[in-house]
Amino acid sequence: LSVETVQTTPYEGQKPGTSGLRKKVKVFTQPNYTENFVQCILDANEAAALNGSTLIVGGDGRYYCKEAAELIVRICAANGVAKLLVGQNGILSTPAVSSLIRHNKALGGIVLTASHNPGGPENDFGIKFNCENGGPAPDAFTNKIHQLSTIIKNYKLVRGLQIDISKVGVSNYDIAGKPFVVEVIDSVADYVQHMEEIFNFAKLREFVSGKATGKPLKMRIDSMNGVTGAYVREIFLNRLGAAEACVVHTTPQPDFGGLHPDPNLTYAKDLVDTVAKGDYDIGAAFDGDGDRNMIIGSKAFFVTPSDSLAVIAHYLEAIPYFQKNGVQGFARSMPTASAVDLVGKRLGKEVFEVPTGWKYFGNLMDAGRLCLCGEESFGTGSNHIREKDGIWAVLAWISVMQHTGKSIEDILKQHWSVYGRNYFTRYDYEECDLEPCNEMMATMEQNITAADFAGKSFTSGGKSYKVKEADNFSYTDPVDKSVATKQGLRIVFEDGSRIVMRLSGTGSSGATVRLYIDSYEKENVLGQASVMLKPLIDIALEISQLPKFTGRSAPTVIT
Ligand code: VG1
Ligand code: CO
Repeated sequence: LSVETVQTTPYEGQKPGTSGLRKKVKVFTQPNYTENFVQCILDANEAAALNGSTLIVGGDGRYYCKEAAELIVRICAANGVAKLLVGQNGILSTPAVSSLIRHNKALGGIVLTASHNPGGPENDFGIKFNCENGGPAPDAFTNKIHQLSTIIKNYKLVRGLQIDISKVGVSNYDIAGKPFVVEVIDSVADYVQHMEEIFNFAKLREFVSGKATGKPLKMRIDSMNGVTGAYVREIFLNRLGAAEACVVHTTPQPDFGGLHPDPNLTYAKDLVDTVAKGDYDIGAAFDGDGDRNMIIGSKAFFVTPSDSLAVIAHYLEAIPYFQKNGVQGFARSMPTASAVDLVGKRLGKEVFEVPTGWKYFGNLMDAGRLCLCGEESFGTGSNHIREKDGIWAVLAWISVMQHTGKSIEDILKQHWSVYGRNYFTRYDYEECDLEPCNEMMATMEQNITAADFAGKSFTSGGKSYKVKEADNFSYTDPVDKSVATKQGLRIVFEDGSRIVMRLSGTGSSGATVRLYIDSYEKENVLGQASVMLKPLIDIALEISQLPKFTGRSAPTVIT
């Protein structure tokens, strides 16, 4: 087979956001659009490293995944890559890709997903590159991809290469005299084995199946028609002996069956309603690509992701992996409530605060300083891979339940009684007009960074908050000293309460405003978050003038 060089011209806007490039399917399927971007991903690697390399390819099964995977095979073949491991039918969860990169010492992986964004011909597609540590490419790398995309003149392709990714097996090719191998792999095998090494499956099986006690764990695990279906069936049904009725929406669908595959209280409403009405010990849901998780307890008792992280940190002894590998530091993204900081302090561990996005955790893990981290956006994970990991989080929670013998609600209440409680809420205003949002952020930044802002007091609902400091968050990576600026506006009050506001970097059109509110109470831990945080929310809306700029009187999603 021979290599063809195809002339092309640059597309504007091929700039990866918080987690890869996400656009409407219609944008990706324009002539040469996907080809350009994939070529730039490959060119952003050192030529010497790319030559003879192994790459992993797979995605969440959304519309256009299969076509994109086949296209990537043809482009990789033309660019000196020696071997591709491709998930069967193009299916691999994001955590599974991360695991495969590490286990196969691959140069990286191309992940086909727009994560929690809806799928289907009218919705979103996405492409993300993960580097050899298994983590999302850092800013310097994605900037290079973008820069290359603005000057690209041609891409390389082996047009005649025939590939059937629906069957597991190895295909060997001769590309202009050089060998090229495509191995279509079982989508779940490597990941399932990895989980078996991390958790005590024998113990969990007794607990989940109820073999010993005669009382099976009452679970409802909702894959939301995303990629986790196959993984969930193998792990929870086959390995842990749960009953078929414990898992739902486990067939990955190109449009996620019309669901918005985002595990939060709004989009996973079916799970929340079912668990609220029924008799369950635990409910869980994942996003399209399987890196997010939502955990709820009996009667839909909601565990905020910030608390989830703190509880797992407190009970690391329940997970064999940490006993074996030791416990290093913890970390969270800046908007995430600081519950885990308190656990870190108590255990004498380093705690890091990084910008939004999993790519910022990787260096700390590689340097051996970080073993557990999370984000308020339903992301939890450890240094077993370099992505957040939804199924891992559920297995962690079940391990904690087994270890303590307590319900989720009791675990949380006990945690708060020891550490106090970080009340947290996030308001999302989705698909606003971009221009007024940019203006709002600029105006707010100007206001809160003015010399006289610190020291000001704001009062609402009978509560007063005095500003301690305010800034646009910037972060210097402790390992490679790289700097990320403008990561979100934050106002910190004297009592530690915070207002954070930033624009999303994962949308495919318009702007999504995220407003995060966080307030700590030492004693008063059993209140309702929406009530406790109302005064601060009002103050945030007043300072930002959000209703005026966006024309919105209410958020689209409340977490
Ligand atoms: C959002 C979340 C962020 C997360 C990112 C990717 O980013 O806030 O915490 O890391 O999505 O998650 P943004 O820029 O829209 O706020 V995933 O599961 O969509 O890859
Ligand atoms: Co995701």
